[in-house]
Amino acid sequence: MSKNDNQQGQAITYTAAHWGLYEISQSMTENMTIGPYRHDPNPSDIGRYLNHPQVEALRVQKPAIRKGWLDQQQGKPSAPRGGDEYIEVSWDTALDYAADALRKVKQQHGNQAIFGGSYGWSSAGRFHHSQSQVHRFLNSFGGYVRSKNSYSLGAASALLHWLVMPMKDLMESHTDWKTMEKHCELFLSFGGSKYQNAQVSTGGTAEHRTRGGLNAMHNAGVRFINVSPVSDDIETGGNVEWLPIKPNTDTALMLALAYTLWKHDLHDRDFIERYCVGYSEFERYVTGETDHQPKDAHWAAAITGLPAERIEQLAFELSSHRSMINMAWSLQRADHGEQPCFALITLAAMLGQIGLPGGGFAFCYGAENLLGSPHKHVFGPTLSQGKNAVEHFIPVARIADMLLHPGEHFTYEGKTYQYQDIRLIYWAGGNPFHHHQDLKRLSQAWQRPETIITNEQYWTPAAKMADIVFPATTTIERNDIFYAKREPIIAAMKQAKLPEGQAWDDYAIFAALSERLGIAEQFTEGKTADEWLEHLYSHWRQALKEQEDFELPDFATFWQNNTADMPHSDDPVIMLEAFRRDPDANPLKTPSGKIEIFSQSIADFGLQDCPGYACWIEPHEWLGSPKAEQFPLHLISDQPKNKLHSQLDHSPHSRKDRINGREPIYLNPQDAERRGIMHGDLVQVFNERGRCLASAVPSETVRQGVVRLSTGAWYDPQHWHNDQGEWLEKHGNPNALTADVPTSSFAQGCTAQTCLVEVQAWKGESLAVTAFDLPSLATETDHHQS
Ligand SMILES: Nc1nc2c(c(=O)[nH]1)N[C@H]1C(S)=C(S)[C@@H](COP(=O)(O)OP(=O)(O)OC[C@H]3O[C@@H](n4cnc5c(=O)[nH]c(N)nc54)[C@H](O)[C@@H]3O)O[C@H]1N2
Ligand SMILES: Nc1nc2c(c(=O)[nH]1)N[C@H]1C(S)=C(S)[C@@H](COP(=O)(O)OP(=O)(O)OC[C@H]3O[C@@H](n4cnc5c(=O)[nH]c(N)nc54)[C@H](O)[C@@H]3O)O[C@H]1N2
Ligand SMILES: [Mo]
Repeated sequence: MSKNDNQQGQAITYTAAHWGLYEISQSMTENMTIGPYRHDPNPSDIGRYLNHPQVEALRVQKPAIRKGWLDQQQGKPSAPRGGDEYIEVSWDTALDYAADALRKVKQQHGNQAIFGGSYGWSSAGRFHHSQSQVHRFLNSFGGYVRSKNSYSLGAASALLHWLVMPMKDLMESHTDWKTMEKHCELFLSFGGSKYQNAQVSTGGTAEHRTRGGLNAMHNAGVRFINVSPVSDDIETGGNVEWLPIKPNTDTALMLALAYTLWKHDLHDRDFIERYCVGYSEFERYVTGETDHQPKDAHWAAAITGLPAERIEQLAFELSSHRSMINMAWSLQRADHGEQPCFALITLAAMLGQIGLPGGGFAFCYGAENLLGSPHKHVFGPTLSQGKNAVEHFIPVARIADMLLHPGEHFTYEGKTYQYQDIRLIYWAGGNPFHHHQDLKRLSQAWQRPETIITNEQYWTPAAKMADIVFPATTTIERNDIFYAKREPIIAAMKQAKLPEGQAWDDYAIFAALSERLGIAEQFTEGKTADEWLEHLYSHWRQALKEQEDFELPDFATFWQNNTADMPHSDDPVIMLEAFRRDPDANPLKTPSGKIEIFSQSIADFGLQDCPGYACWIEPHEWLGSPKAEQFPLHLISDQPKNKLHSQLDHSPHSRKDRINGREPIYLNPQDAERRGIMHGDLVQVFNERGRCLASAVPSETVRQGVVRLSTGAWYDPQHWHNDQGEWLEKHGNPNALTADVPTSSFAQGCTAQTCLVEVQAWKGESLAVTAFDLPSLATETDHHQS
């Protein structure tokens, strides 16, 4: 038996998903099974359903064109996007239509009328990464309007490079779990540290570490305190103190902790002096010198709903222990989401433990498995996206604004830019009808462009809102390379089954379009997909040899062996350790080279909604605002446990969490009782923006005044268009309710976590969930006959 066989003598190959590395076993007599990588200490089950019949049932089988769009091409009256019929056509027909539409828009309006969308997680694997593929294709075609930053970290990515370091470096340099276990004494978290979220790591993982890391810290005697509107977003195997804060008020709490440190002279003056700039500006604000409002514990208690004594005591506890202050990313997906980031850095700087093992700040253990990895960081193989000849961009969450308001201006990191007039959108590897806020507004914006093209694997809501849908292969239907940051190994991802229906790889789709558009040479460089894999690997291998003095096996050996080891290091990873050791030799990339508690650069932008230091600015809606009289519940829409965003929502693993086919909404038992709502009841969740249905679950895990409805339920509107009747989402998608409002004019990030709603028992007619129905499909000949 070779090392690539399992005990039954079946051949083992590997595949990777963002949920981990998986082993695929296959024999002549048995079907394919997908199981966890045998050395993964805490594998995720999400990826085991990649080939489940319920998943495959929703595959896009053939290229399809929306009937209304075809009618429009022929000058006939036409139906709008959403709920329309699709005509299945040959690859040649679909490619010809798409190439014509691209050519026409370029000729008539220029490349700045094309939006290369594709924000989204697409799939693991270094070559068949659909975002990279579509961007490379559009760059070969003369460029496109792009998007910057992410829904994940809109505020933080724009802000943190001014204060401490780029978000990317920060994520890669988190102190490792072993060091945390050894040195940390108090782990204070804002928004928990969910190992369920750390099932996910960009590109995959061979080693899920977060659950083990938290358990080991607990066993080593670390104390955990969780500041969160929900109690169960950190599980350590032991006791966690819960401070049930009102959502979106963490900045006020952090300011009061800072105030208390100042008042009792507990702040580390030496650290502040040596490693920071701008503390005195902040001190004048926090003490009330600038606005006559000391940010003391009583002030914060009234805002946060936490007792003033506990706040004061917490400041003492932090300063008398080796303390790590952890903050979930969700806190900055909120109105003025820059402020908790600012406050986190400020508070950690005042405590003076940044750069010490087990102390300082973290952002965020639990958000992804990468954070806390002990493995050495070396760069990975990358497909060049080429050069974009169009300079225009949007901050990613401003998509609906751009489509609805072409020509208008927006600001970003202190500069002013203009929204372009978008005529064509090409999307591959993301789901805007999952990720965007206020989906009713997005549906309206989505009617604007002349043509929307997408490559998709499944009939997702985004596919059902596109004009030309190309069927794309899934990871298990193609060869690729698994590499992710700070992982112990890389792996050969081998095709395990034939493509479903007529699906093609994204690369093949773009290669065929390139052929028609006369840009094949730029896009493909004459290589097949497998030739690209070898090319990327060999170049990378060479670069590692030169820059890291590390030698990987040659490609053929790697492919034969299935895996290869990455370089190993026994040195602990301690965030900002080098900076602390010698700040002159290892300055930060900030304007001053130090931690900026006050940023002169940001202050100079003169923005009311994002001044130069951490401050409390009321969100446009929250439990303390007048609007709470009408909509008294704060909606938290967190990451779903058993899938990644909307991916595999149709798998049995995700569907088992549903109650009567709908997403559960958790609410405090007292809030439920007041509304006469019982476990499993069908409820409507609503505000002035929208309405959705969900199944109620009264639970002590959520604070009073808070409801939790996880993201990911495929968008399922009762009517796709406003003129058909009142708008209602039937499946439990929280973005039916969220506001499409930016964090601030500085970062323009998404603010999904700032959202008030009301919940009532649903008395209307019972409405079937249709999210997992295929659209109405006709064949080309049917269409010609009609
Ligand atoms: N209310 C609320 N909204 C949120 C959030 C929140 O906390 N609350 N979180 C936000 C965050 S952090 C994020 S990152 C976004 C995530 O938003 P997205 O990343 O857009 O969501 P996904 O569901 O992962 O979408 C990926 C899509 O790519 C497709 N796909 C996968 N592999 C391939 C491939 O190989 N080829 C092609 N062509 N397609 C492929 C999948 O079928 C799927 O439709 O959502 C954001 N939205
Ligand atoms: N299984 C799974 N894992 C995932 C993902 C997924 O879709 N599924 N998505 C991945 C992606 S793209 C990202 S960006 C990360 C996101 O990582 P995060 O943003 O850290 O995760 P969330 O689950 O959105 O939120 C974490 C917790 O923050 C709490 N919270 C919300 N608002 C507030 C607040 O105002 N104050 C406080 N103190 N707490 C608050 C919520 O109760 C929630 O439990 O997760 C990644 N991991
Ligand atoms: Mo994200």
